[in-house]
Formats: sequence, structure tokens, C-alpha cells
Amino acid sequence: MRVLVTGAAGSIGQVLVPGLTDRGHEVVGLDRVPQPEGHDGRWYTLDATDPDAVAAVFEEESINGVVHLAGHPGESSLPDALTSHVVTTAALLDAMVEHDVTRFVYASSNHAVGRTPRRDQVTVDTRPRPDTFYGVGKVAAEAVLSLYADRYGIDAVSCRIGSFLPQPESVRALSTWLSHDDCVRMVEAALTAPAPGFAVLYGISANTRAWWDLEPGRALGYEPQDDAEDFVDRVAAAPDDEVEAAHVGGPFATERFYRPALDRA
Ligand code: 15L
Repeated sequence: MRVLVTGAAGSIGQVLVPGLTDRGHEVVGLDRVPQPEGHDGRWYTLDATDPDAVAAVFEEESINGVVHLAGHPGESSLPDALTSHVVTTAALLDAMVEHDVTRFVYASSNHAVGRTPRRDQVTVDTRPRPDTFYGVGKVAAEAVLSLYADRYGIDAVSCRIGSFLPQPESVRALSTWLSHDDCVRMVEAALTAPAPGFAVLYGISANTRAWWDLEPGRALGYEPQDDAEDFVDRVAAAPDDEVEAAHVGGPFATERFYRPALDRA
């Protein structure tokens, strides 16, 4: 496939661009920063909140699918979160509708359901329960994807990613880890699954301690191969482990992340 990857210079993008290329896909990169050294494919340096700039990419390139990674990966004010996650998603979807591109893979987050108490397995039917304005942005972006799936037949797979790291670094990550290789497997499955409509999956590896339901991902062809348990001897317990274990979102659900929605002068 010829895939537009937004946020291509970010931490996930830098793994995904070579990963998808190795699997035979042609990647067009998009980011606010210039092409990193070593990436020799097509590249657009622009802000994905700008609908005209985004539309111009679709005028120029023949694209079969979009992987939307761009967005601030942490907490911010509510308007900034909505701009970063929802406005960028909408700009891409409008351009896709205009150019008959139907496949969208979204880097959503576990923080869309992060305020869910961590008692039972979390399924894709767990109600949206954000833990931060970041999580609110992810929930709202998923709502826009659902709308465009219903209105225009966009096939949108929203991957609620856990902790994307080279290896798990905390007790929580023994449950939430998504390995680099599994991330590539996940995105390729989401890009190529036949007619998913609007679908959600949990983006973690096959962790022994997982509390998220991996079956919706498997139904779309995502078969994770790695397990955080292989690194258990390298993970040290930390004082915040217990408080962070109360909710799915871990630290994002704690008081440390409370802030007003709006920045004042
Ligand atoms: C995310 O979605 C964040 O972008 C990242 O900073 C981590 O907090 C990660 O989730 C996680 O839950 O470990």
C-alpha cells in the first residue's frame, strides 16, 4: 500500500516508517519537523492542523491509506488537546473523503479509557472514560472517526496504544507494553484488515499480565508476538506503583495530572 504516515518523525513514526517499508509498503512521511536523516522516501513538512496544507498532500500524492500518529503525546489544556488530536484527524478525513481514500489507522490511547478502575478486563465496549484532557482529545477523535465511518464509509481502526517502549520500564508497563515489532504488526493488520468499518483494538503486546482484551485486535489480524514478562527481572518496583495501579491510565489518572481545562492570561 502507499501509506501517508503523520508524525513520521516521532517515536512511533521512526519505528513504523522502516517497519512498514520492510513489509513492502511505500511510505509518505508527514511531520512538523523536516525529514530525519536516513529516511529517503517522500516527505512533507507541515502542520496537520492546516486543512489546506493537508489537502495539498492528497492532490500531490496517490495515497491508499493513512496512519495518523501526529499529536502531542501528553497532557495539555483542553483547547490544545482538541487541536492536536481532533482537528488534525478531521483535516485528514476531509481530504480522504475528497480523494476517495478509505483506510484510516489512528494512534489512539489507553488514556481514552484511563479513568476506568483496574478491576476487570478492559474491553472495546468499556465506555469512553478519559483520565486527562489528552484522553478527552483521543475520545473526541474516535467520535469523529465513527462519524466519518457512518457518513462516508471510511474504514477506521482506532488503536488504543498502551506503553510504546523498546522494553518495559515499570511494573505498570509489564501489563501495558507495546513492543516495537508488535506495533508494526498492529498497524499493518489495521491497514489491511478487510472492511473493518469503525473498529477499536487495544495496542499492547501479548503480555502475561495484560488486562486489556486482545481478541478484537486478533479478529482484525493483529497477532502480538512479544511478552513484557520476558523483561521482568529488569523492572524494579517503585513507590508510585500502587497508586498508579488503581486505574487503567496509571499516572495520568492520579492527582498529579489535575489542571484547569483552560489556560488563563
Ligand atoms: C500514552 O498514550 C502517552 O502518549 C504516553 O506518554 C504514555 O503515557 C502511554 O500512553 C502509557 O500509558 O504508558
